Amino acid sequence: MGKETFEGKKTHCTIGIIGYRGHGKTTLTDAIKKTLTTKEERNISLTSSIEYGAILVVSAIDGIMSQTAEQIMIAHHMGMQHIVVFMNKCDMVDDMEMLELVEMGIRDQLYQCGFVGSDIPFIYGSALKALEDPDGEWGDKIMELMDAVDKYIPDSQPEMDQAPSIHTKFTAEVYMLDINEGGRDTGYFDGDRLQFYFKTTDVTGEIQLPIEIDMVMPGETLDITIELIQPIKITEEEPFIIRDDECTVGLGRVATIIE
Ligand SMILES: Nc1nc2c(ncn2[C@@H]2O[C@H](COP(=O)(O)OP(=O)(O)O)[C@@H](O)[C@H]2O)c(=O)[nH]1
Ligand SMILES: [Mg+2]
Repeated sequence: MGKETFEGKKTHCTIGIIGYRGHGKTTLTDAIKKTLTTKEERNISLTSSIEYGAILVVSAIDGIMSQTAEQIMIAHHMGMQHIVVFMNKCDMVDDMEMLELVEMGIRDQLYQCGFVGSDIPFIYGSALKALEDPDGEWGDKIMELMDAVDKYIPDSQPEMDQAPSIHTKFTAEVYMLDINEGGRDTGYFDGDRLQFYFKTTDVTGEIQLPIEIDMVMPGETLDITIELIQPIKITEEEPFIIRDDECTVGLGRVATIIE
């Protein structure tokens, strides 16, 4: 991604579009592409990477879902710092007060998940209507969204100042999500195999608990040792998420690389 040379307009946008199923991610992706090519003759590539920032899509008729809250928490844990909110399906809602209530609910959730800025941009729009008529007023909302992305999401983040090591064994601080956060309702034992997702890759590994601990329960934080089944690039302090059976069950941060 190059530096900005077009009056702050990004040509390549390494942002993700996140949000609950059915809230309009696919429609919004299409609407952004169509509106930008129609109005500005600018091509844009959107990725699913959430390293730099994301557009959070929330349907204004449904509001925030528990899975949305989990996605926000995970994105924040993985180091994402900037989020712009697109309240979608506003063509279905006439009541401005209701929209403001939905916005308050989302702001509250973002705050709880660690996005503490009060300046997080909110755009009230309709991806579907913008896709139907990019030159109309809903198309203008897409332009507003992209202006907010240009202004609010920086082009790149500082480089990691550490060289990655190639290893299979490390210690880490982990927090196992409780059931309300989407975690398991059962404990974890020494020797359990789980999936470890780093920014660039995922790999299976085995957890080793401290000798005096029999079991870790959901909702607990603990220092453990993890042995991966194959070597990957990793740096100390790198965040990762732990998955089991397609569900995110824990958040971790690398402490010391052992091997
Ligand atoms: N009324 C209305 N419907 C929308 C809007 N955006 C998306 N939809 C509809 O919502 C449904 C889910 O949209 P989709 O983009 O597939 O959601 P995704 O699962 O988040 O990718 C589809 O039927 C869309 O046509 C909108 O702005 N207004
Ligand atoms: Mg989709």
